[in-house]
Amino acid sequence: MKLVIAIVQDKDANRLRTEFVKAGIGVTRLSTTGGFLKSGNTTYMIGIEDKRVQEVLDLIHETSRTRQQFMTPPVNIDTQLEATSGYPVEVQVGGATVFVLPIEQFHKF
Ligand code: 2BA
Repeated sequence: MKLVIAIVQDKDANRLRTEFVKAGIGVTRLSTTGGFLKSGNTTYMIGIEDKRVQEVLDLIHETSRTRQQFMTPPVNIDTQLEATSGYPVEVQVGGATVFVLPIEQFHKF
């Protein structure tokens, strides 16, 4: 058994949830925040039998889009105490960031 942790963009999260429900795959959905953009994203935790891991990865891959997003770098204050605000820079986000971990034990009490 494996634990799949998938960080997806909020815009893709509902469609992905629908696909998991249709496939009968149990998931836990967490509201999370990206450390870089500091904007909301969604993390799914999916406990799944080894033979269905590829199916889960395919659903995530088919549902998650790559998007361009702008972020403004933090304001710099130099030695003359003059503040300079950075120009917005464009970053590419997603489709999805996925980790697959082994599960040592799985219990439902
Ligand atoms: P954020 O940390 O908000 O990052 C959003 C996007 O900003 C990233 O997209 C990446 O394109 C860019 N980015 C992140 N850190 C950067 C840096 N130090 N310099 C320049 N650009 C940077 P993704 O790579 O698709 O990541 C989307 C979200 O997935 C991330 O949101 C974060 O919540 C999560 N994530 C990505 N890599 C991770 C990792 N190694 N461990 C845990 N979470 C991760």
